[in-house]
Amino acid sequence: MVAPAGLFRGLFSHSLLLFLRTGFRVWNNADMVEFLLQRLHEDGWLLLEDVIPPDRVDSVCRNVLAAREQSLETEEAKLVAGDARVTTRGGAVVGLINLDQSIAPYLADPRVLAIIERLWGNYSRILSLGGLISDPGHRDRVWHADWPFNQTNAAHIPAPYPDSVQVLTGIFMLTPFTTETGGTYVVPESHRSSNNPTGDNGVDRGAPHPAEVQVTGEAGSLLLLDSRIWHSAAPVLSREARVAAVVRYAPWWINLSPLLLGTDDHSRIVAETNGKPYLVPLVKREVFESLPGTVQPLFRHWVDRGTST
Ligand SMILES: O=C(O)CCC(=O)C(=O)O
Repeated sequence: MVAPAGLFRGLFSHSLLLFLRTGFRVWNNADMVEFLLQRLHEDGWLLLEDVIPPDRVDSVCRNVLAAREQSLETEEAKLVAGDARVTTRGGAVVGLINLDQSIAPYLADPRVLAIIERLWGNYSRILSLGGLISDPGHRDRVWHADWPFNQTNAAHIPAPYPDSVQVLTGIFMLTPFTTETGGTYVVPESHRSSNNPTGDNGVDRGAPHPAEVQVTGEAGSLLLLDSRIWHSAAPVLSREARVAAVVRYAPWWINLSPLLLGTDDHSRIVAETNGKPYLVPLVKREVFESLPGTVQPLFRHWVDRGTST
């Protein structure tokens, strides 16, 4: 259904109308949020276009590439560098927000904020933000669900877990995602299962799945996943790297302390068990203070209140 009044307003102001473009149809804000929630509920994933404007996405991409080397110096990256259990370590830009803030405005995309507010109410937050660079020849294809549903992480919600949306994963496409460059594979509807292939559920983690879909999209799009959905990287067949940034959102009641070095939960659940870590660096105070006002509430819980300069 076309909503002419909404269409008219939207031509003049992005703040008045949030767009979902599907062919020529435009919904007003409330309809759109319901539609997006329905998709997430039924399919477990959705694609939001034009989250990063076309004239900005290249520079964000360059900044993520430039941050790669620096991120290897973080304490968290060094700790997982030799850990064969961590599959993304080579291409992951750990603690991206401390190294580059050019993606920051898009972390508070109005559509995403509306979704997390409808799901979890106030005070939702960013659980992690990292760059993800998949180099040519990258062939890892490992079905998994994300933290805290990934059963190989020391800190996880044990399967069988309840059927509720507790974390969202957002994959920003900073270069086009195609079948050549390695668009993410997902298994639609798998998010409703109480287990995933990391929990020995009988699915071969390295093999194609009969129900898989490869998500493709333009640079600047955001692939939003219920973090329970079974997904995997795809082979990069192109000559250029596929560049992404991965953000995860959670409600305030998810305990993030096992992700933080120095907490008792990290020591007890991860370090003392020699379990597979999933680590998130704190946000430097001066970086936090430089972030847009819409984004600061998403990072406030992660601000380094200690001796950070
Ligand atoms: O690289 C991809 O397409 C998937 C990334 C992924 O699996 C993840 O960040 O959890």
